[in-house]
Amino acid sequence: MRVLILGGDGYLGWPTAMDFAAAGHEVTVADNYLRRHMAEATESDALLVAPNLSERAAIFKGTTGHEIHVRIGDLSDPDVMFDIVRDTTPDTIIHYAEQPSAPYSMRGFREARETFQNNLDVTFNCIWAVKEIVPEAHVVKLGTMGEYGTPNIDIEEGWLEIEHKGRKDTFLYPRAAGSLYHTTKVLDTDLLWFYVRTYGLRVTDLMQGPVYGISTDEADLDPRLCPNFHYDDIFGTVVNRFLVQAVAGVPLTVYGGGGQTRGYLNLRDTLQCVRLAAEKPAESGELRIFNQLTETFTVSELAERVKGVGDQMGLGVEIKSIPNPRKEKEEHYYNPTHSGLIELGLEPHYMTEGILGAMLERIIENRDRIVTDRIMPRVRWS
Ligand code: USQ
Repeated sequence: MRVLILGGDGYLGWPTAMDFAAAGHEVTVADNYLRRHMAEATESDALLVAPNLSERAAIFKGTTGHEIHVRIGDLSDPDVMFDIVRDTTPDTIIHYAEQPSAPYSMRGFREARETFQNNLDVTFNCIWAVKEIVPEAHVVKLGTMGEYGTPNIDIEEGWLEIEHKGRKDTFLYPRAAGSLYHTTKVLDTDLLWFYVRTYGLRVTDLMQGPVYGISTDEADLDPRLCPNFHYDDIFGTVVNRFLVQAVAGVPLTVYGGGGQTRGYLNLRDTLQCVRLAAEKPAESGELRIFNQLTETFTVSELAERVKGVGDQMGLGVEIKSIPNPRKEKEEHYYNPTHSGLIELGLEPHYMTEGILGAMLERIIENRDRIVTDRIMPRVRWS
């Protein structure tokens, strides 16, 4: 397949690019380093040094012989998007090119607007480039489990059959996002659904939970091929943050009551899910939605797990609840269906002590780079 990865410099984009290239697909990555600039502007630099895309592609080629083509450009500009799609004529477009941080989107008007414009414009341009240039291409779009919020009923995979006054129909599952970032993903799904049902595009929307991990088959070949591993309050996801806090001797920052439940997955499983979706595409005129997670935990359970492994390694980990900077339920029902990707062939890597221990070892090797000022939350929802 010819695969175009939008947002190929990101935490997920770069490992995905290497995974597809290693599997023999022809890969182009496109990015404008937006997240790097935002991280720099908010003093949220990643723990591990990740060279720029051209350098990473050269290192990857030198190590494996596989080529990854690089295009640097702002995909929220329609001319850039159209040129790249025209030049690469992809069979599959993997769309990660969004500002991914909920706290960043809640920082103020400028950041909210930037998130809104970038995320919606890139999705819109992607849809139009496909419709005009490669209408048979399959779009694999990264959504988020946060689109659904935390409803008091089971969460289905994207769709819900509703019976009302004796009649039935199927609708997009109701959504109630908890940040402006998550809301842009809701709007993306609506846009995609409009263009799928009107123009017969083929789209898979992956509702993914928070990801953790550093290791993938290709990233492990050379330390310079590592993903951008953030532990700050803005770009770091909770498991990665807790592991760095454990190494830094900072009590694990459980926000509020700690009963917030989410569906987590290992970075390796993101790669599996995206490749499974790409290699078994949606039909023309289908918006296929999968819930992309492998197991659910409360924040307190995660903290206990990290403490358990950290203590075995002599780190003496403490846990401390701090006032919740977000507006979210701290005790709630949470039961998402997630069988679709398993049926496609996903073999999960669960959050074992071994996996957490290996991550802690890698972080310990880089402990001198931890800046503890980046750990406590700096953005409040209200
Ligand atoms: N949390 C803590 N302490 C921390 C950090 C987070 O208790 O130090 C809590 C949060 O309040 C939340 C949960 O942990 O209840 C998850 O937070 P997170 O920062 O790991 O995840 P979130 O902000 O929701 O966003 C991340 C990614 C985003 C993705 C989303 C999937 O940054 O791109 O879409 O996970 S989901 O959460 O399912 O919407």
